[in-house]
Amino acid sequence: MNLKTNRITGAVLGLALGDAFGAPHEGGTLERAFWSLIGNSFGKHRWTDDTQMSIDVLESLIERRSIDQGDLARRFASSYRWYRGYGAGATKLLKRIGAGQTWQQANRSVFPDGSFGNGGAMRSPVVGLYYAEETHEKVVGAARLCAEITHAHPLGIEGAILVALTTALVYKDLDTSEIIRHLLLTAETSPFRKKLEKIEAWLLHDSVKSPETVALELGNGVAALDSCVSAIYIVLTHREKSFDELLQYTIKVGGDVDTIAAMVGAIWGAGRGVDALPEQKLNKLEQCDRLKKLAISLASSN
Ligand code: 8NA
Ligand code: MG
Ligand code: MG
Ligand code: MG
Repeated sequence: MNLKTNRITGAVLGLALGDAFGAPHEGGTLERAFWSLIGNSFGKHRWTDDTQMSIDVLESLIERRSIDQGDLARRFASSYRWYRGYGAGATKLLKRIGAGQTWQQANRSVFPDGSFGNGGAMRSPVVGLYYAEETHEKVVGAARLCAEITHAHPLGIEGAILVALTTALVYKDLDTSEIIRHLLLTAETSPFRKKLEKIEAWLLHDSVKSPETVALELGNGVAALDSCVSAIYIVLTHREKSFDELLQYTIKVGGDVDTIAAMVGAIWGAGRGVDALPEQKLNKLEQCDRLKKLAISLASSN
């Protein structure tokens, strides 16, 4: 496996592992009890909406070779299954597209300004990987197109852009200080800029902030603004650590664990490659072979 395929496969499997191994730690007692009932797929760890939407993006890019919004909207809607745990707004929107509304009508009919959830960001590592060897403008433009189908709110789009760009920059092995510099140049709104400035200041110090501080000051919620910069900080402070240490820290940050761990796992995997992922967890991952094949196809399709 060449370096490119290794890293793309590392990112795709890292995303699914973060999602599937983060999901059981999400929510309160009731949500965990529910997931313990449905979170098993023939003895493997089931992944959620995060991985399903990433598969939709992978399959669309492999077939269309660019972001085709109509094709993506159709795939997102037809892949919807209740047991993957989609957000409440996303559920309504995807059902409306499935019933024949255009994605432009559907995404404004749920929230007039569009969704600011992290559902655009959780699938955007795939976009970052596909365009990693092109300009930043290309990564940003493609991430925007991919996100706005379901997440038309400026904050939903911005989270997706920053996560896609971080994935591309980690894939290319840029230094952490360079990555932050590029993210600050790309940030479009002041709430995101403020959080990026905070992690820039934190990263100047050797010590890593506690997971509790990350949750409190950067956020751990389902909004893009409350989870994307947290995910970026987690990866940038754990680039040389093991996947298991990365996941343990993310679980301690808490909140929307599957999605934060999906973004974290994808970005980390883009830098470390598939060989750094834990074999025992891969053996317990639902549809691991299918995900691996999709990653290999993506790597040879651009
Ligand atoms: P989404 O688009 O439904 O957004 C998530 C939620 O954010 C919505 O249900 C709303 O409550 C709120 N929201 C978003 N935009 C607006 C707005 N403009 N005005 C008011 N409220 C708004 O879902 P998504 O595709 O962004 O996915 C987000 C998360 O939901 C992901 O973590 C995904 O895994 C899923 N999910 C989360 C949990 C959890 O954290 N407990 C559980 C199951 C599923
Ligand atoms: Mg999920
Ligand atoms: Mg989630
Ligand atoms: Mg390696």
